[in-house]
Amino acid sequence: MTGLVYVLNGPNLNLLGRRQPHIYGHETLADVERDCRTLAAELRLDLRFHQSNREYEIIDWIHAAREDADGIAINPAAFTHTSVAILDALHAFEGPVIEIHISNVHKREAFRHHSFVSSRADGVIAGFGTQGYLLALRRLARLIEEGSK
Ligand code: CA2
Repeated sequence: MTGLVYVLNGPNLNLLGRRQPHIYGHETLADVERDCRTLAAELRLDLRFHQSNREYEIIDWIHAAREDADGIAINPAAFTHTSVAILDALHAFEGPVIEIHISNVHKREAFRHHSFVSSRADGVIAGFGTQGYLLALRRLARLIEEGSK
């Protein structure tokens, strides 16, 4: 394997595919995890895939990532727009971070336009639907490979 990536998902993303398909599509989070695992095998990445509705759990996973992960892909969901604590945790992680949003947050309400996480992220993906997760993995694989040279 060429690296270990944590894919972290914030509040309400457990409802993906079950409500608001016009915004978030029809894929469930289990579908997203399956597709991520298929691509990760191709990219020779190991994955830890998590979702929580609790801010502290996401922070704890970022702390765990400090110990063994080479990169983080994170959709902080609503915590994107509120959480200095998640931003601070990400600052304590040394590897590459990609922020993902399924919807184009800039086309939506003004309160979704600001992200605390973006000031730490190495890249931001928004509006590509759940395909954004796969794009994030491809970018992380490249950044991890470049970082190891
Ligand atoms: O577009 C995204 O991925 C978001 O991170 C999703 C968050 C939202 O608060 C952000 O502004 C943008 C919401 C996730 C909630 O997901 C649901 C999925 C289906 C049904 C209800 C909520």
